[in-house]
Amino acid sequence: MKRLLITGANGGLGSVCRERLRHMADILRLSARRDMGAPAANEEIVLCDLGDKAAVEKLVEGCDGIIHMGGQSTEAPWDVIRTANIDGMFNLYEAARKNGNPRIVYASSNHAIGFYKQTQRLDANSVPRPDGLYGVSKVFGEALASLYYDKFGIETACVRIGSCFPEPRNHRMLSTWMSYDDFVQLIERIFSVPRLGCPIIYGASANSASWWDNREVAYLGWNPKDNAEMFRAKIDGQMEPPAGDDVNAVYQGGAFAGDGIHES
Ligand code: 15L
Repeated sequence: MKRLLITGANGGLGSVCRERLRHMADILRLSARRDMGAPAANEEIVLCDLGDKAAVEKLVEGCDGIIHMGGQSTEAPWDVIRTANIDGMFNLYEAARKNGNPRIVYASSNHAIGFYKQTQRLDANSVPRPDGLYGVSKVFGEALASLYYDKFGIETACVRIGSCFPEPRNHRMLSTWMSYDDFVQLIERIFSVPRLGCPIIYGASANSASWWDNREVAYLGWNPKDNAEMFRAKIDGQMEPPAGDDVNAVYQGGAFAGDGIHES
């Protein structure tokens, strides 16, 4: 690729992309709302609010791939979610349509399906069961990606990211964890396959305790290598496992399922 855009480039996963995906393009265009430090040799920095349609159009111009990590990444009042994740997604896809249909990685989330119980097993055909307004916005994003694929041919990998951190932080994450190495390999595969389409992908490592089945996207050739199980003893030593009707023991989305609606 000549120019790869990373939105939300100052966030947790955006920073991982910035550090570890520079081999994928001649130029990384990095965007966020706030300062990201000085650009390195092959970087362009563009400060941009995703809610600003004209600014997003300029941002996407000249990019032949997009990793969309930007937006609101946890539960929040509706105003915040609407601007960042609803208007922001629409602005991004409109800009992509007017700028040569770049391939897109969309950071969806496990909170699009967080109200499924931990006893249930899901695949790409499982209908959404969001666990909050944030989850609803992620379902909207998946629907928008699907629309722009069917109408305009824009290919998007909708990645329902589990918990992508250096290590799992609690018992639930023994099922939802995705290592940075597996995440990086996933992005590489998404941009390598000749035909992507608009698949739903569960963003998790090869966890023994997984609830998710990625059989439908075997064609990506993504083979996650890590397994959260290696952290079980450490987590057992740090905390009691959740039990009974604790949302962390019942629902795939954990605490998000127990949250109320945040007043604007
Ligand atoms: C998410 O969608 C969040 O962005 C992240 O901060 C974690 O909370 C993650 O889900 C998770 O469910 O662990």
